[in-house]
Amino acid sequence: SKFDLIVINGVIVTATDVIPCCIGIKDGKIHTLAPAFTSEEVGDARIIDAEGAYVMPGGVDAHVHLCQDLKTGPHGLGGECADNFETGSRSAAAGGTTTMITFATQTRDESDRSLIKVVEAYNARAEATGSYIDYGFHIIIVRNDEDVLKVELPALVKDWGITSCKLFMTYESQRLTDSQLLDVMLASQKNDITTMIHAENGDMIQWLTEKLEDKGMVAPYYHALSRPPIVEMEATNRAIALAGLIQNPVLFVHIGSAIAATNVRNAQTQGMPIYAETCPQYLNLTYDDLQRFHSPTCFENSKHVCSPPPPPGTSDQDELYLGLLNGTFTIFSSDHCPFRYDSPHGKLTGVLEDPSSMKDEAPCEGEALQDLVKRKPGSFRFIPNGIPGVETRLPLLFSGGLATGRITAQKFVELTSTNPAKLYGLYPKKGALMPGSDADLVIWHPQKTFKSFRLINSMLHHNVDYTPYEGKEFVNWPRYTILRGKVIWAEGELTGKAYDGEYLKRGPSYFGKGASKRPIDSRKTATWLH
Ligand code: DUC
Ligand code: ZN
Ligand code: ZN
Ligand code: ZN
Repeated sequence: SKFDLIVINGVIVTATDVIPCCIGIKDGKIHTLAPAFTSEEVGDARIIDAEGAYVMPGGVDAHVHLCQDLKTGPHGLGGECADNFETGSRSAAAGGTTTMITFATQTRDESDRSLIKVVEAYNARAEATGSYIDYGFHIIIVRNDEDVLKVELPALVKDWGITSCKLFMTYESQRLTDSQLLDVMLASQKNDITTMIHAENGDMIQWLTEKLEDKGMVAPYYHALSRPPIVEMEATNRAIALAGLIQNPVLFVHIGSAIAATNVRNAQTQGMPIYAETCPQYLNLTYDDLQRFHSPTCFENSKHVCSPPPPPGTSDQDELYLGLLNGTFTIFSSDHCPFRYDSPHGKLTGVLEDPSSMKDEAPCEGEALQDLVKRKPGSFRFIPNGIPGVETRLPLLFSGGLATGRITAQKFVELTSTNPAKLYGLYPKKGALMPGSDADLVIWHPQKTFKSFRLINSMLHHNVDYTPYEGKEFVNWPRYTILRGKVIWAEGELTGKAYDGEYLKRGPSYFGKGASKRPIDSRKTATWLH
């Protein structure tokens, strides 16, 4: 028959339109969009009745950590990802996401000099379990070896379709100095690779951490005080200047404060190619969540420790929502960083008996959990930074942003699907409902009939033993998730398989194409470099 699958009675939403429309899918691609199909066109195609609900391009989550072990981070803090490609992608599918870009992480070990080898190792991890959804990699670069960058960046682009890298301005084991940042930015730029930056001032954080520890202020809450918004303000400002010097486009990952968003916005107003991402934790958590469990010093508060930390209060959240609406933020990603709480290499590893015995090393292999829980609340600096959220990303933005009218439906799709696909070279295969695009869809419940509910962690499909959003009310949830024409999540059940997902070779960023040819102010830039 003409179609394999049709979706009827839906209101399709794209980055530009909201319109009642039927979708005909053939061979895994969007084939036809039409007000209605004739019975001849329907033939024996499978029919999904969307019953008036929103039908959107499948979520593209451009910031997901999977399979990072003690050595490879995230950020050498002794954390170990609880999700692999199977469990992480399964959770993503259940939350309406059909594409994820994960991190392949270089370390300072000599054995990790080769970026290609790093990517091969992560790819082997993905292939070992398979993925429910399509996936690609960003490469994290923690050294500026000229020879490696020269030879391997072109190979990463050509052979792997890896067209983005992440660089750190904090964490002793990952951070680059300003001149190293410039080295890697310039090398990336030559290869049309998008530079992602973790912008926090590492020296400020270290200095504040020592001061807090001197005063015995070591409970999880103080993690936030070791990273006040000015830490992010300084680093974004500096990175914008570095990027401006060589006219390099930059995407700031996980912006968590209004003051940093303002830096981004000012740069954009000047016509600079500066982009930014924010994440659910910055819209849904505040400092208060770091002292919400039991007593302010209870270690369970480590469940909400992430870097950058949640903002101080709800006024920052309002500013960040405004940034989503007014274009300051280009993408909305989960920063899914799946550490377990009750696990030797999870959040509890920060509990130390004697603060004076603190050492900058990961807990030893095989350290028994009982030994850890007996210890008293210890320094926040040993808590792995990051929280899970690949499954709750879209539903949280639906409940907090779309249903409340803080953002529009088109903006929702732009931020969660279309722009990440464009930014990372996947558009219009992903992020669009155009004929020829992959038939990746998320279909919501009809708003009228959906009964809102309070989330508990056992409803989720990740391999993490908690959710930072326990007890939170959700007013909708993905009813169907469709990957290249295959229904992988339907009515609360996973119907896909771990090997449904395919590796995505990506192209250059779509945002570079046809970028403005604004005359460059040579007083601010090193134009002679190019
Ligand atoms: N950076 C991330 O991207 N995720 C978790 C914490 C961090 O520092
Ligand atoms: Zn980061
Ligand atoms: Zn407690
Ligand atoms: Zn991250």
